[in-house]
Amino acid sequence: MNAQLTAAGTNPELDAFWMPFTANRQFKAHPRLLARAQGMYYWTADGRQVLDGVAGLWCVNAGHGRSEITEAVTKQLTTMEFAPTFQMGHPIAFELANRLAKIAPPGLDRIFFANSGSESVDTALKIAIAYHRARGAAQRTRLIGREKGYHGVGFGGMSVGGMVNNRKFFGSSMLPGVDHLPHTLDIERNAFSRGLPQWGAQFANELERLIALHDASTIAAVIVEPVSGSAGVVLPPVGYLKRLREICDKHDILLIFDEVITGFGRVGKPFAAQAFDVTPDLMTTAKGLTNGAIPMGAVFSQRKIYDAFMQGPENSIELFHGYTYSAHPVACAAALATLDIYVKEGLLTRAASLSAHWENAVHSLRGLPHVIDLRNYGLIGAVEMEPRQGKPGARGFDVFLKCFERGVMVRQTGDTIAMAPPLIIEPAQIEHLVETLGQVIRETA
Ligand code: PXG
Repeated sequence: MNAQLTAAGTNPELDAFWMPFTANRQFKAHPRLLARAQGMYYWTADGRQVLDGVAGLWCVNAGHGRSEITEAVTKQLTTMEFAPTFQMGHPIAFELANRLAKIAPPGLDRIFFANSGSESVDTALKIAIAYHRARGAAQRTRLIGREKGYHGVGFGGMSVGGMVNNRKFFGSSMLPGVDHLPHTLDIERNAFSRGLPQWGAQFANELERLIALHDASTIAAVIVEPVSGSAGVVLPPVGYLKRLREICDKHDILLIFDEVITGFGRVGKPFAAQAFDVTPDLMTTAKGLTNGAIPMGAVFSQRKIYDAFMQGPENSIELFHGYTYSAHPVACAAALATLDIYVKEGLLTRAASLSAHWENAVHSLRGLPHVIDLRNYGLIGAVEMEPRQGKPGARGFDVFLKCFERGVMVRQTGDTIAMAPPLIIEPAQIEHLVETLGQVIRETA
């Protein structure tokens, strides 16, 4: 790739790719091209080494360049590159579902495959609505999301999501019958909490208010991220998720955990449901499922939900939903090899043993200029900075760019910097990541 700029400051070679969630003009004027990756590092097209502080995009949990995954994918491509899963099957799809069921939270042992987090979310929302219908409660179609929530970019995920920019450009093209819980970020009371904030379990009681408003008989499901990532790392206050679970149980409403970023070891257990000891009815995953190597998503369902569909004539389709690439053989092969690595290297729980070190490192940034909050849980960290007057997000973007120049890749959302490194990170690399970020914050006005 010739990243030369023309005199006009543009590069025609970069024009055709309309980049997702990207400031296209800024990027194309100042490209940041990654060319190679191994272990904890990327290398840029011009040969600079960059520490990966965000596991690609919260997905490369076992680190880059895992030859076991490459081999499994290559073998599958040469054996059978594709097989349909509509009225047909192939063995490793079943093997993968069984393997996933074994590490799942209690009872979540029926698995539906998709190709991304967004597809997993839309699948889970559709299953929730169809489940109630299958039980004779067809009026339960309402979905409850949460402010600041991110559930991908499908129409379902967008509608239950609560990040304003992801919604406002798309007018009224949202699902009808959606409401939102308040988010749980309360910097005034909880700033600089180590781990989960103590204050705020009562935010869950707002669900009772929404139920009183809409009536439980109209509500199919509540969907939340146990820990929100995209919104800049918002943590559940102690007791909050348990309270949501109790209220959902009381009113026969399904609880969906979107574990697209928290799944596969990010919070020190295979899934956040286990870390918080709260079991949802449906759980959406993607990202870490294949270590980011091949797109794949998986929805974990309680057996009772699956069983509710298994009625009617035996040769009739029970759920009119699926993707051509559901349980794609190459993705299944990548996922199986990934699970092998996770188990062999203890990566599904490694974040728990590193989290005290991680917490201290993240909180060492306390007192730096403009830092108004620090948040951490498992191997997730966030630094929230005060916005510049009238220029929200500008400081965050500058810090992100400077970190990258200094050889550290982090994620920026507004004026929050998020970190979620591969779970293979070593303590010295944690130091390097956080110290570099600290230096950059000090130097950024
Ligand atoms: N749910 C959650 C909780 C997510 O974090 C999705 C669904 C959608 O997944 P797909 O595979 O359709 O992108 C996500 C994705 C960030 C960032 O801001 C986070 C995501 C994607 C891109 C950037 O760091 N999460």
